[in-house]
Amino acid sequence: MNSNPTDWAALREDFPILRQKVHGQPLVYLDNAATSQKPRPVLEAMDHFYRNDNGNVHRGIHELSRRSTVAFEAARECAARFLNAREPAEIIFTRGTTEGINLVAYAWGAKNIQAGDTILLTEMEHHSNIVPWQLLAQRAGARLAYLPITGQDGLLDLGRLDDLLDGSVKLFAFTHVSNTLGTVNPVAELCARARRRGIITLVDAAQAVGHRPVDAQEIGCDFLAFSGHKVCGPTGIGVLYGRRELLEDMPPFQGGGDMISSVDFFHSAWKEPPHKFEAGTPDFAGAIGLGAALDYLAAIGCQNIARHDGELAALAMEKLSRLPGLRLFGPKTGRAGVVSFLLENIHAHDVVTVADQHGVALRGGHHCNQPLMKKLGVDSTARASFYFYNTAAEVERLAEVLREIRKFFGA
Ligand code: C6P
Repeated sequence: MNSNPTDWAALREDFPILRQKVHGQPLVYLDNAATSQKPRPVLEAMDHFYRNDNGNVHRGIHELSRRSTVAFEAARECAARFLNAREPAEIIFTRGTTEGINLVAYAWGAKNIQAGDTILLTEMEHHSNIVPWQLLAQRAGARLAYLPITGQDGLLDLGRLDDLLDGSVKLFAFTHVSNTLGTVNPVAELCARARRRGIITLVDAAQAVGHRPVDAQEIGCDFLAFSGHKVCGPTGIGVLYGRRELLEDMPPFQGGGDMISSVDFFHSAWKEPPHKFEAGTPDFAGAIGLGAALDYLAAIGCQNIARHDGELAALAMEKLSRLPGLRLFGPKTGRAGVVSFLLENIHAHDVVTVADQHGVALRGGHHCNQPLMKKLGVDSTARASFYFYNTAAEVERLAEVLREIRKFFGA
């Protein structure tokens, strides 16, 4: 890491993958909401681990197992610091946001959701924060309700919240940042309003962690989930934060090795959290890579990243709004580094396919937000999503390529 934590050009040099041409054009990677790229310190941490220290965790007495266990638990401490959890025991390693939410829906839901209860979501949720609750509602005979969004600005309709948080609601689960609209939700306020009524909260922080400061205690949530691969870490690893009292009270999610304190032929007893929720060999190499990623981001400062992402998003909004026939989605200001749009009479998939021919990586489709798409009256959008290694020049390039795409389709 260079000495100036926000020397963005120097930071970009940490990402070897960005120095390539795609279809003969310099790569402009604007699909960071789908997955982020990995800086050299993360690649090196994982390479070093596999070359020198790899042994299974919590099991062996030999030196490599000891080193792996120490590094794995240090990664947990690192994640706890990053989210300002009260203690590392509140950090459960998962495969990602999706598994974290499923864990809560299954384990917390099994004990706490009964027939007639309501699970409140919002209309801007990713499928990962809808489908697990649908499955739980089906198992338990509970119902789902949705906090609406306001018109085309894509903000939550907060005026409706108190009415919806009625006596039947047991859990309110919502995204911190929308992966389609770029909306940044007032998560601390949402948690406070739920908490006043004794309602448990879960924050889907997949698009927030590593992009803005996320302090679990300040937010006041009960659960919070994110994915390693979106925060410069490896794939296959993520974190579920849960308040210790809740984790202690929950049954296990999966059964197997490492999550038990004793097993006999007919009954078993569980370890304390977090190990109760980490059955089988965990992705310890992934966790170590994630720890390196979180250290890397902490050195830059998530407040600085939020400012940088926000500036690129504002520039993109300004440049794109000048293009005739281009429709932008989501809030006009104060948004995260996610910009969804449609070009009149050109399908999002066509926009993304032709952009790729120019070396610009976008995403097109429903972004796992089908109910939101329905609400917006479209079946898909094209989306540019930024991270701290993106530049203003890349935003200019995006606008230029979109102009060429309009010409190409004769729009
Ligand atoms: N959104 C996108 O391109 P996983 O797949 O478990 O790492 O993350 C799921 C997830 C949950 N919540 C939100 C708000 C998300 O944006 C995502 C992942 C990616 O928008 C892939 S669909």
